Amino acid sequence: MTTETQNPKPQKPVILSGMQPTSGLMLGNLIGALRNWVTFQQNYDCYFCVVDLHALTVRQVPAELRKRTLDVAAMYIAGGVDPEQSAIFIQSHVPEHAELAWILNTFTGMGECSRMTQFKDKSTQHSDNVNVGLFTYPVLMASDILLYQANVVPVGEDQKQHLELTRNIAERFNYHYSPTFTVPEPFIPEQGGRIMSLQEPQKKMSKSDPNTNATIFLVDSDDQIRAKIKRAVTDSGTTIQRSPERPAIGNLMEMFSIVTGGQSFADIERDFEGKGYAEFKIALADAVVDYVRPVRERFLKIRADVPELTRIVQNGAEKARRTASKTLRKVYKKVGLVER
Ligand code: ATP
Ligand code: LTN
Repeated sequence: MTTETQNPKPQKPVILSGMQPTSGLMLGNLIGALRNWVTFQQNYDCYFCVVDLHALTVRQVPAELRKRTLDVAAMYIAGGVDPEQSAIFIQSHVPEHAELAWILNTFTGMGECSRMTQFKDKSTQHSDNVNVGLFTYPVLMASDILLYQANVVPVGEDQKQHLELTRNIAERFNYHYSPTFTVPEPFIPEQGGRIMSLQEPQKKMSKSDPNTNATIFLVDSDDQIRAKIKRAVTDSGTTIQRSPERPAIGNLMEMFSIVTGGQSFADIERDFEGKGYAEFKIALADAVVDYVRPVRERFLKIRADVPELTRIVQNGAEKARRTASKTLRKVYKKVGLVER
């Protein structure tokens, strides 16, 4: 007996998450998701995927999509994901995602998909192109997650509903056949799970907001960040205090708390007592600049080395396929497809 079989490595629980290359990543993506991915790396078997197939549900310029897909992979690394530890890969490089999605489509109700708020929002935003892919988008997401038997999926709050649907699909399949999929739990941070737009604080910050003043991109220069924060809308009133009737200042204070490493709201209110929006915005801009600058600088370096980045995503896809193909084979067998 070899040492390996005597002492099999204990299996780590699995994490999977992804982001769409619909545009460059922004502060909400870093705060709501990416920074949490990094904290899981040590103790989980992690898969981080750039979901290019999802991005196709909205019309893309092909050359830009190709470029942005690598941008997002580079940003994962710049944000702290270690490619030696975690698999970083491109969704379309692992064909099992699309294959499992087809099977899961047959386990998902029309009503379930039509209740998804992201579908409702996106079909209003893109009313000229409400395609079937947009409708079954959450089923492809369920496939991303279930292929890896993920235990935990770290995402922003807007994805909670999609995770609930994923759980329902997994449970339905497991019940109909026999236990096949791990039923995943979302991980949504207590703070920063929903960073709001700088221009419309009732809307979440989004990387594809047509108003670029609403979003802080991780490649924005220090000056661009300062200008956007200076122009951020504020509520009536002048004090730096949180209250439900003042969502704009509440959002800026939440950003401040996170980028300063967890300063409490009570401390912020005390520090800015008697001071106005202008002073607070300058302090916030300084703190955001310090938070984003190292990420941007690492990104520029990583993105410049395309051969290395390509090697990373190829290795990532190889590792991902080993896991994904096992799950898919099991599923095909259970549903009654003839083995290839
Ligand atoms: P799009 O505008 O193209 O729909 P997006 O900005 O919403 O994109 P996604 O790629 O859909 O970004 O999301 C990537 C991750 O970032 C997800 O986990 C999502 O929940 C999280 N996220 C997105 N927006 C925010 C936000 N404003 N605050 C916190 N987390 C967010
Ligand atoms: N639907 C997500 C992106 C996404 C995802 C995933 C997130 C696609 N597949 C798997 C976590 C796990 C979004 O729109 N933010």
